Amino acid sequence: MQRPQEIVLGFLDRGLQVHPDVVSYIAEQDDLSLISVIADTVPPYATVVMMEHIPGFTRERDGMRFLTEAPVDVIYGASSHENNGVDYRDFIHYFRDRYNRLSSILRMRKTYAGAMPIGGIAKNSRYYNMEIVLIGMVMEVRNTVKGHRMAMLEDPTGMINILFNKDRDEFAEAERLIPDEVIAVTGQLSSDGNIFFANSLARPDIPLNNAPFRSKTPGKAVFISDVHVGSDTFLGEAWEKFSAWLHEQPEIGYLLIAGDVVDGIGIYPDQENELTIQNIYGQYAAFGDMLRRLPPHIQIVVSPGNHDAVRAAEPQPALPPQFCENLPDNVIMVENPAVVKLQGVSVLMYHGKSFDDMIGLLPGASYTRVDEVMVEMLKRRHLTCTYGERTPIYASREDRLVIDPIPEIFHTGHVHISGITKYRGVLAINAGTWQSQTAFQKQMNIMPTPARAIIVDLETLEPEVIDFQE
Ligand code: D5M
Ligand code: FE
Ligand code: ZN
Repeated sequence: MQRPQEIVLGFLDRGLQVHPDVVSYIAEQDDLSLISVIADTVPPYATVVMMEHIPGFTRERDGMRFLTEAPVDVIYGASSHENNGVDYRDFIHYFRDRYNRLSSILRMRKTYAGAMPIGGIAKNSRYYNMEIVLIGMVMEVRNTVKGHRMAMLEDPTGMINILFNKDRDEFAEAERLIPDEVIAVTGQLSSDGNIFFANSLARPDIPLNNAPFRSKTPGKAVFISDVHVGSDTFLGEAWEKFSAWLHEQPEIGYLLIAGDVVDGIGIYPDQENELTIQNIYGQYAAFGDMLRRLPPHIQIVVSPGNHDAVRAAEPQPALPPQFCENLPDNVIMVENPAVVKLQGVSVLMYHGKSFDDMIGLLPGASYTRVDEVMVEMLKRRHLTCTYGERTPIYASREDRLVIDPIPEIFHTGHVHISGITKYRGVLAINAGTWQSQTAFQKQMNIMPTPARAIIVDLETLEPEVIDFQE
């Protein structure tokens, strides 16, 4: 932290007084170079530097990123059991942490190590015609009348329009830009300083030389999700086959379940008409009975999903004890997302609610090819990239939805359709569900692939799919 006096003196040296909010902002950023960036942009008639003089501190979009503007005061309904009184400052900290984490991943590459603050270059004639690197968060992205791609990029010092020329190779990747992802661009400032012409575009991504760890000892793990116990479409017979099969597989030491373990109560309108167990405790008790019938040597890891009895905002807490009373001792409850290690092999478990957002935002993405969407998450190094769509984010000082460190296995669920791929050494798997097609999915034309388990050999990281409905 910089001392407030240094900051005040820094402005006085430039003939300016400074508002205490601005002093705290710079102290918090821990970056004295902001003094000159801000002082350069203060209008000549101003004698006191106010928050609104900080480049990038005026804003229009839905949620807060780095920008401070008085929010709607929520008097009732904003609290969760973990924290009463989340306010807009938490979102600023949240997005600043996201920016810091993802930009440091980009800065580790030589090309992007010298990224400049956007507020320092925008409208500054010193930088015309120079090749410049910027790292920022995408505020919004659109097509221009001429068919080019234009993205508004923001960092903690300011924002600028980036133009991706449709005739250049990188335009293909610019098509896939989505709000709130952090990218690096190289390029030049236009002569009026209003637009930045991109020459290249990079995402944090998984390094090309990523070498996954493999277990030194034999062992296998089973990956499933979306059991939906309590629903009238839960496939009990297929589950019993799975359960019996597990008893014949002594080498399987782990079972990981990535959320939606029960169907829940009041998740969608008229859900009660499709439930065989109408009570949430009853649903978890039945789930507990099922787990008790599995081989007791198997360690079971359960993370929640959007049908489970925890808050929807991500990260979702682990299921609280009152729902776990009937679970056997070999079950570990974790948050969503969570990272667990199996014989040294790390697994990132994430239910996958944000697939609904990603599939809507990414051209060509589909529920039937969820593995491709998992790769898009890995490239962005983020699980819940876009804020303000259908996946709520819990604002806190840390962004725990960043994918860091890189796991060996990335395990998701939610879409009820299986998909497996490998991307730069990371094994991405989605097993599907234990629920047949629901009335809602019929309306949405979603064809599930139920009753499949994915087995991974921890020594080779090779997956195998077993179908229990046949
Ligand atoms: O999600 C089960 C499946 O239904 C999954 O493919 C996502 C899809 N789904 C769920 N909610 C929606 C909405 N609101 N729109 C479109 N598609 C949706 P589950 O979490 O098990 O209900
Ligand atoms: Fe589900
Ligand atoms: Zn779900």
